[in-house]
Amino acid sequence: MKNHEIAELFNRFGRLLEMTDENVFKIRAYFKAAENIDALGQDLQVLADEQKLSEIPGVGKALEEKIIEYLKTGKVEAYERLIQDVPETLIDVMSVPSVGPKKAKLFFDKLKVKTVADLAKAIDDGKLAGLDGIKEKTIQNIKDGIALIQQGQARLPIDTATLVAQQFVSALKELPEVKRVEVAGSLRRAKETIGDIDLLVDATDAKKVMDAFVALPWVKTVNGHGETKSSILTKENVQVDLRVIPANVFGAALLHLTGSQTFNVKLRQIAIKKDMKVSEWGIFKIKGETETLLPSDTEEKCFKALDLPYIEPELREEIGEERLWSGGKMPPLVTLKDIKGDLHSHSTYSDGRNTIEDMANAAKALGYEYLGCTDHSARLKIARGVSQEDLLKKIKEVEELNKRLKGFRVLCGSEVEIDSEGNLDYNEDTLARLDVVIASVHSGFEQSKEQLTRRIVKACQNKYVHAIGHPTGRHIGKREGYQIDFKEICHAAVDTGTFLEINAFPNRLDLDSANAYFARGMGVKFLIDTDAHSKTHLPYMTYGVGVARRGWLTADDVVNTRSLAQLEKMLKK
Ligand code: DGT
Ligand code: CA
Ligand code: CA
Ligand code: ZN
Repeated sequence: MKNHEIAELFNRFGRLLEMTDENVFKIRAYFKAAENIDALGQDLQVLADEQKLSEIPGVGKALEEKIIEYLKTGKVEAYERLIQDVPETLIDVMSVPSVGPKKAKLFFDKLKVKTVADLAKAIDDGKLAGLDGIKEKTIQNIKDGIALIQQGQARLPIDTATLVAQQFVSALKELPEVKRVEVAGSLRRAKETIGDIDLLVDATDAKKVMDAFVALPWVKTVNGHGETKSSILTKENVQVDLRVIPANVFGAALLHLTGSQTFNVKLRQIAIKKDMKVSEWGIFKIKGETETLLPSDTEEKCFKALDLPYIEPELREEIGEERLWSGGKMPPLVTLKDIKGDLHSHSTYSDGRNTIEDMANAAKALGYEYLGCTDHSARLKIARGVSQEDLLKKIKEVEELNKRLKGFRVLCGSEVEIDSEGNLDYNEDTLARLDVVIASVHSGFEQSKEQLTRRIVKACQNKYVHAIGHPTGRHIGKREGYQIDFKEICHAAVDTGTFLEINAFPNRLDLDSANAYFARGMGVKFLIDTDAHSKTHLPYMTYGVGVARRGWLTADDVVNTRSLAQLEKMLKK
């Protein structure tokens, strides 16, 4: 299907025409047509064959010809001619914050600036100074804008994004005009990394909210400031988009802006089959020429109108969703409230920042029934692994502590090194004395897939090992996981009753949601653990739960949703 290609082409066409003297209505027609083509849900080729292209809203004679030309030849002659005069790379130049079409044209005409690199050089060579309407301050802004782009639109770790979003949500909630604030986009879907933050508000006075938003103290650059739509960058270069939405279509807008984009496309296709239309402006019933707005104030009503079950935001991706469209039931996904404890944490015995007692009290304050204190084993010297001798001391200390703690239990454990042969760091007598044993790989990443798989399988077969910690070893943004045959590991986990961990530490999130989904299908049971090295890390549980939900896990799949009594039974391997 060439729809998206053509929509993109029209978008580029429109952007480049902005640098010419073209009539604004004609330019807008390109953007409008692009939007409608993306929302179409029907193959343009099919419409072309049936001579129905002109039925697409916003597609007149001229654009219809261009679509047909592209479908036939993969090109549009008029566009090819345009980019002879106005190079495509100028779109990037226009996209630099503080530049825009007018200045991009000025720099191109006067200085032959075609690319962002050209622009950077022109600034360095002092060539912008003295151009019509270019002040010292403008040059500085453009310079900052380029630096921003060059830093790369690196995706944000989920914890950073969550904190920034919370900051803005609380500030917006304080405005008297604001009735409701919601986080949408990838953050609401609990994606592991976040491009930008999308916020929606329902407000009595949109303009006032927008003015207040762009004036918040953490705002560094304002990239857009409209009546209902604004976009800013924080001092840490995090982009936050804000939309003000009327209450009667708030649900439809939330649905749209939560995405994912692929999910939205599917929803639209479903709607079309039912003579309906889904857009950010509402759910509509279509009868001939007339569109009737159906109740769209909540997402629940939107799904209901489409005769679909409510689909949790974390499932609005591609993974496994086919079942949804056939009217299937939604699984009751695990929630943070289901979690009764955390089984992977570190204390001052190894590389943690807090004592066991402090960690226990913090976990208790979260409403947990238990905390597994799993310091590193002796071999992991860089993380001050615990010697067999110190481990005996730790066991005693935990016994004493448990006498004092009421309605809570510390499980004395270890995160034991799996050595390069798949053997464990402590002998069996020692392992037998621990309440919980998590076996992890922290070395020998360069081994072959067979070797690494064999090591982990062997660890599963050890009767004292309860779980495999961060099974793939990835560090988001830093290194890929080591090579393993994940299917074989799942088999071993199921056969031996070993749990696989979903490590909730924001730069790990390991297993990820796709692996969790796959493992669940194989019958694996999971631990969701934070790997907390400080009591401030214990709340990371929510990110692990997000991954689990994205992987379709229910409370039953997750072992640490069990009460202490049930858990202790399950830990007897
Ligand atoms: P991100 O920010 O890259 O982590 O990912 P998202 O999903 O938050 O994407 P974003 O911020 O560009 O847009 C938010 C949602 O808005 C997205 O999930 C779906 C919807 N959306 C944005 N652009 C389009 C589009 O061109 N077509 C459709 N169908 N939906 C869109
Ligand atoms: Ca986003
Ligand atoms: Ca966005
Ligand atoms: Zn570890």
